[in-house]
Amino acid sequence: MDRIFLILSVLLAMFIWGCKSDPVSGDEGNTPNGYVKIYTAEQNNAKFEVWSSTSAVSFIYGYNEIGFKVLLNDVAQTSGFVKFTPTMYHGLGGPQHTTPTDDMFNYDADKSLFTGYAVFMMYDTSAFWAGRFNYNNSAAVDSFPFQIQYSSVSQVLGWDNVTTQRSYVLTLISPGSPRIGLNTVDVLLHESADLLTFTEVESAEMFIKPWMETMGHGSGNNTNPVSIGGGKYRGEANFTMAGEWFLYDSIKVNNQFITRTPPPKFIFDVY
Ligand SMILES: [Cu+2]
Repeated sequence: MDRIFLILSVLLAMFIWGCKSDPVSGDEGNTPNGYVKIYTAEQNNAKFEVWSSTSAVSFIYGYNEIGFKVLLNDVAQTSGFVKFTPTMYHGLGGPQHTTPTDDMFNYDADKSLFTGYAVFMMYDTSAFWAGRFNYNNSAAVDSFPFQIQYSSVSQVLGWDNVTTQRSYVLTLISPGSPRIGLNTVDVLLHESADLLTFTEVESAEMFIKPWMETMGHGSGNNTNPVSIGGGKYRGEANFTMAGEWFLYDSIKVNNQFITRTPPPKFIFDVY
């Protein structure tokens, strides 16, 4: 990676985007398929448009449904795959790491996009991000600088496990706005040995426990999340009254708990 180019790009990006504070919204300028173009990255004959169905403005902290349009010499590509590698830099010369994304974004003809997800697992205004876009291992745009916006509904939990020598990232997909009663719980689990490659964990067992800390009670009729493929797990949580609920998630992989005691928890404001 050309370091000078990166530094200049980042400074330029901070200058251009530094004072924007548009609210996160998915309702402005929607295309019929629900995606909005948020970035265009171009280099030589390759152009990658980034579309999002999560935010109309930018990438956000947490889970993002995104799609790419790829143009080579201005011709839209409709087969093959896109790989997307966002890297987070904690200051120039400081630590850097990637973040969980779909391994491969495949073409969805209904949406006219190469679709998938990216999880921006950290929000830190003093750090910066740059992305690499790769089409079919034959065309790429590197060092594309961007900023993410904070989202108060996003939740990403991370922890290390000394036994497996892995870091784990548990991302909340839904609910964003939980209601009293049964809520579908969708989460995404990744592991990483080096914070440079994140892998979806397919074979985990999950055990959830809703807990209303202020009143010291849980709830019944919950369904533990089970794998639905692609590192995603779906279950059901029963929040029986309004107020703040914890949702603990104990996770086993290969019959061993990879979570600590107490297990990681999401926090919901139920109304
Ligand atoms: Cu970071």
